[in-house]
Amino acid sequence: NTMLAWQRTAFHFQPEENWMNDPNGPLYYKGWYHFFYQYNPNGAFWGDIVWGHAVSRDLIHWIHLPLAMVADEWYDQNGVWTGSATILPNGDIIMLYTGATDALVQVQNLAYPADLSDPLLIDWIKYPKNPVLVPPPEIEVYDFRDPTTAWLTSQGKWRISIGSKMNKTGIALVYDTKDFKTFERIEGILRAVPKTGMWECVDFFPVSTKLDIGLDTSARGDDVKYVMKVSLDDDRHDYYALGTYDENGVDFVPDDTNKDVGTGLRYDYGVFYASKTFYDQSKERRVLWSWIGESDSEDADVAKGWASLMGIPRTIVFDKKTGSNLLQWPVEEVERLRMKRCKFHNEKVMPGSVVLLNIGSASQLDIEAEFNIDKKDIEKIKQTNEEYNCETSGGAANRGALGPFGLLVLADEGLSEYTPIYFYVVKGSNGNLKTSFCSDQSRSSLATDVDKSIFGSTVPVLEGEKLSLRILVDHSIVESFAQGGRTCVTSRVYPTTAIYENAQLFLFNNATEATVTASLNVWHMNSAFINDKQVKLKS
Ligand code: DQQ
Repeated sequence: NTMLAWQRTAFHFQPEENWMNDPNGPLYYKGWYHFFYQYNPNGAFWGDIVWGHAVSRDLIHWIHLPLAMVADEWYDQNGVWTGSATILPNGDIIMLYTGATDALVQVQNLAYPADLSDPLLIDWIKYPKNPVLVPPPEIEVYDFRDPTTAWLTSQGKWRISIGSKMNKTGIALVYDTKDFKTFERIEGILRAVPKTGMWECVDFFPVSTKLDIGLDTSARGDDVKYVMKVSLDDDRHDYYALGTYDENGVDFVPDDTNKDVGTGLRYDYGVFYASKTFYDQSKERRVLWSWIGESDSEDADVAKGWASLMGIPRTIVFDKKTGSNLLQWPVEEVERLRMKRCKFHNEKVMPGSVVLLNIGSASQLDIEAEFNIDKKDIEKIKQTNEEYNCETSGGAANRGALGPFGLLVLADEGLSEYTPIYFYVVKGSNGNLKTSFCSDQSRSSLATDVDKSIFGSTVPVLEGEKLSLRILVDHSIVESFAQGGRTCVTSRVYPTTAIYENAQLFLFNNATEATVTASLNVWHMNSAFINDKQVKLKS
């Protein structure tokens, strides 16, 4: 459908057509990044799930390969579902995935590359004695899925976790294995949190508290914290907690029990689900992949012939400055797509004003911006409202003393469509400032069949720091990062007129009392090579 063709992205990973969801088994092997994903070959809706496969040298340009695994066995007849890769010290590659059996029971299966000398890992073999794990008796047979990457225990065994639930309590089961063929159920549970429901796509990995590098999933040591992430089936968001992990007690203990697994921090406060990290041994970094769904109607998806895409992979490190959150940042390779840069220095944005940034077409951008509120403006205000909540705020049109201000992306000249990405500062009775970072979809499209909610969250801003943001704009996706990636918000937007050359970029300031100064670098972004039509690797 050419009418909707503009919604295709230029540098985000997508299959040529049809439906995709979760990232699966990402890994780096012999110079290639491998990316597998949940894929429906038969339509732009969820169903008939198999594993798509693509490879890249740099996580940005992709070559689509033949399907890695299809639903051809009784133990995955109803779907080759989500799984994770483990690279063993001897170079073997282990893929564990969930199969929905002919009877819709969720079981775990083992697969491995047919030929390790093929850097593209085109052919996969399913272990003949699959399944290797069936649901234990105390859970429902359809609540047992998404095995993690394995990590080494001090006894030299491999340990994995699998998400489940008991009544309304989300749980992560734990198994040990030596060969990935036979598994031993470990008593105890990695974590259990009441009222969080089914835990999908558990991810569990260490982060360094000293160095800005990523760690192998099996790394240990004094300067290490653990991250546990779950995808909550009930509310469709990815939550993480930072904490400690006791191998003998098996359990993960969050640093702050008020921010437990599934109740505290989110990777992203917008559209973002079923994410998964992997350790990139070539660059010593941990990289996060996530499924970014659509927020238009299913009819629109079917009309355009595709649904969903992947967020730009993000490096993940522990935030040493706050000590209480992760930092997520687009992988550095995306900067290779930057073309012409437009620079704006100390632009004054008066209360109640909108300023066009004359950069030409603004449908493919990488934006870095810093905002400063005049000190005197903050001082002259005794106190604003104590609380601000992006979701219930009424959005960028609602004016407060010290916010909102920020950028209007994917806006048309007459401002009939625009998506504000903004900060909102409140000053408490104690004089302390609290900052929120939000994305407002309410005026993003003249179409009526799209989600127009407002999302975001608070973002820690430390003494002496300027407010800073980064935004990647790519036709129908906007990925926004505040304060170096402490708080992230991804949105899908569907303008009807603010497209291609008609898309523009504006600064805005809807605060009533604050004059804001903004400095920006804005790059036009090239398109990435993500195409299977031109490269034929296998008939
Ligand atoms: N998607 C897969 C499941 C997983 C869910 C099925 C999360 O394995 O739990 O497509 O989006």
